[in-house]
Amino acid sequence: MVSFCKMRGYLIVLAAAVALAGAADMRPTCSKPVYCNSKLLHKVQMARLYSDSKTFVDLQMNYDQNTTLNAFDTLLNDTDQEPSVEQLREFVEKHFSNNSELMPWRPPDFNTDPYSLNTIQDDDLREFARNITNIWPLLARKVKDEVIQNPDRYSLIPITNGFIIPGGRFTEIYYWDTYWIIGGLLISGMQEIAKGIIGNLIELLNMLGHIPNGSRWYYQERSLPPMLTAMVAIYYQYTNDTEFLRNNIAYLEKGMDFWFDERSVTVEKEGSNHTLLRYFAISSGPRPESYYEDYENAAEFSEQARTDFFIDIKSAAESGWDFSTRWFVNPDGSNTGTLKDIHTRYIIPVDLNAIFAGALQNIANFHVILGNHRDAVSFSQSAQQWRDSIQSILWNEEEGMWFDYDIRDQIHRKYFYPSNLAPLWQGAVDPNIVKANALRILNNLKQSGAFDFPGGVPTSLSRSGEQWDFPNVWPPEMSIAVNAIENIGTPEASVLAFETAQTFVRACHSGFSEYHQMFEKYDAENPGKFGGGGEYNVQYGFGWTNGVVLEFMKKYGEGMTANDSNELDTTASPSNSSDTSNNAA
Ligand SMILES: *[C@@H]1O[C@H](CO)[C@@H](O)[C@H](O)[C@H]1NC(C)=O
Ligand SMILES: *[C@@H]1O[C@H](CO)[C@@H](O)[C@H](O)[C@H]1NC(C)=O
Ligand SMILES: *[C@@H]1O[C@H](CO)[C@@H](O)[C@H](O)[C@H]1NC(C)=O
Ligand SMILES: *[C@@H]1O[C@H](CO)[C@@H](O)[C@H](O)[C@H]1NC(C)=O
Ligand SMILES: *[C@@H]1O[C@H](CO)[C@@H](O)[C@H](O)[C@H]1NC(C)=O
Ligand SMILES: *[C@@H]1O[C@H](CO)[C@@H](O)[C@H](O)[C@H]1NC(C)=O
Ligand SMILES: *[C@@H]1O[C@H](CO)[C@@H](O)[C@H](O)[C@H]1NC(C)=O
Ligand SMILES: *[C@@H]1O[C@H](CO)[C@@H](O)[C@H](O)[C@H]1NC(C)=O
Ligand SMILES: CC(=O)N[C@H]1CO[C@H](CO)[C@@H](O)[C@@H]1O
Repeated sequence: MVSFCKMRGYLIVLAAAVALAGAADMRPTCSKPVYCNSKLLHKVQMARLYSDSKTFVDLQMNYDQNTTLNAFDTLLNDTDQEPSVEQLREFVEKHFSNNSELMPWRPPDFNTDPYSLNTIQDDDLREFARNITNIWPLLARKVKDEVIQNPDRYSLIPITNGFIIPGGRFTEIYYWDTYWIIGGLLISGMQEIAKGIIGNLIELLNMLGHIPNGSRWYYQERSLPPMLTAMVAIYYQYTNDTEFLRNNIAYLEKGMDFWFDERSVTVEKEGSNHTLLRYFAISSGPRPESYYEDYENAAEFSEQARTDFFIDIKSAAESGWDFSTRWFVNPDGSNTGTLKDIHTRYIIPVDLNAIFAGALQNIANFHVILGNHRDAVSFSQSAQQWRDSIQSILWNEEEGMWFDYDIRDQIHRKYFYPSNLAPLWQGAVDPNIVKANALRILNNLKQSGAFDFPGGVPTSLSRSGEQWDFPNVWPPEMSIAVNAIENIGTPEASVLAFETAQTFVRACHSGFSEYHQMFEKYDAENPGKFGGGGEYNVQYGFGWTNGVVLEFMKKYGEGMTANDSNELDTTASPSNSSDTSNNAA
């Protein structure tokens, strides 16, 4: 069941799953038909009762699932299978409602003026940082008891502890967003809630065998970049909570198995096999929360092409980059085209593999702390192997950069994305390689032009109209870029890292002063203005933005200013306005 093709010295071993037989063999998007796989879902979504397709799948059922499905069957029978839009609307109003599933929640360790922000020297930025920490309670939620008691009626997957939502239409816990949210919470002195949130993710992992995109059933069959161990690592840094490591190490390992078992692909180069990961979320049908959009995009495809398209769309959503020319693969191997050219399965992404290598190393480090030496050695070796594979397959010696690798065309995709730097961010590169290439990498970045914009580093240089492309600046990619560049370790690199962080903080600060909002994404060309494009309007809040801006201000607070005319008085020490007894830091 394994097929091979040999070209240019690369032998690609494509698992049988690459060419799937057809939709009939596949599991549905989730185990709840009303929300994932039913005539009801199809008819309601195609009728466009709501402008955002996510609205319907977030409603709760007034009756149990069978009653709802039977009643819909009756409606279909009574209308010769063609209910009108009005009849559909009436049906939904009778059988569904819109009471919120979540309740506002006051995080127990919330602190209006965390002591750790006092290292920020610039008065404007220090106030900005305080204002951001004061947003946390507005984004804090807990699942209502009625959802926990009657889970069958909701698309929300109940989780036990309180958590922080990203904001806007994203009113669930989201997997990779949570990494930057937790970073911000820890800076804000909120260790208990950070711990609770990690506990929620582990609860989801136990329930489903992996952590879904978000805590909704319709996200069941796809995940997001595997940042769980990285969250535990920063939590540990702030707490030394060895007990937490001991209690959870087995789950962290289990979380790795999912990726290795279900997302790996083997590439042979120069006589040796390398196992790496890709995004590959297999299930049938359109994404329930974007049902109409996916269905329409695939309208003219053959049955097989449609099946493949739905998988590639979900796989791109699994990357967190929904959507981007990064996943477009044209017949000629280039990244031009439209969403219809999406072929996520052909691409071995740099960031996913760097994150996985980093996760293997994190687990090795946890085993060292716990005194499990044999496990520590075994995970260290796996981490080393993964780093070697990244270097063999994703590093481009000519260009001095890591690139996504296209296994169909057997080429590097030589486009600028901040994700190219992920091996540096995750410590997934041999220090000698970093040292030997420091200057080339830095020059490569400077020459790309991506670091010249006043609003931050754009996610790509293709102006496609997709939201993970130019001119949009996404906070997690800013964090990846800044930390990666800092990890190059030269004074020139430190300067670029600082300037990159400062540009973004200034842009967010000016946007906050003007709009009194933190956005999920920004515009590289217009500092502080929100980014556009994609499938939905810009959202406010916003969890990961708050986390990244706090991270940068904390990291560089001694030298960073809100604008060039703000001179820092470096002789004065920061004010001690906070009540330190409130702070663990
Ligand atoms: C709902 O219907 C399915 C299939 O028709 C049946 O197996 C299941 O027992 C029913 N559940 C309830 C709670 O009635
Ligand atoms: C709808 O019609 C089909 C075929 O006539 C029948 O088998 C089914 O029981 C009907 N469903 C309901 C809920 O009346
Ligand atoms: C849900 O309720 C809110 C406020 O109660 C309302 O504004 C909104 O339109 C409702 N949405 C749906 C889909 O009914
Ligand atoms: C954690 O332990 C290390 C090593 O013992 C120590 O240096 C550090 O200050 C501790 N951190 C916290 C937050 O307790
Ligand atoms: C690579 O893997 C394939 C498939 O498992 C195997 O046939 C081949 O011999 C391996 N090559 C090397 C060099 O191990
Ligand atoms: C930040 O908070 C302070 C104190 O609550 C307030 O005066 C100020 O207007 C806020 N800044 C912005 C930009 O909203
Ligand atoms: C710089 O910040 C100061 C203090 O907030 C403000 O008065 C000044 O207008 C700002 N200058 C620019 C160019 O934004
Ligand atoms: C700030 O607080 C620290 C710790 O309590 C103290 O040592 C220091 O003198 C204070 N600095 C000022 C300027 O009050
Ligand atoms: C397709 C989809 O809704 N995927 C979501 C997964 O989570 C990210 C947030 O990290 C959302 O942006 C995606 O929309």
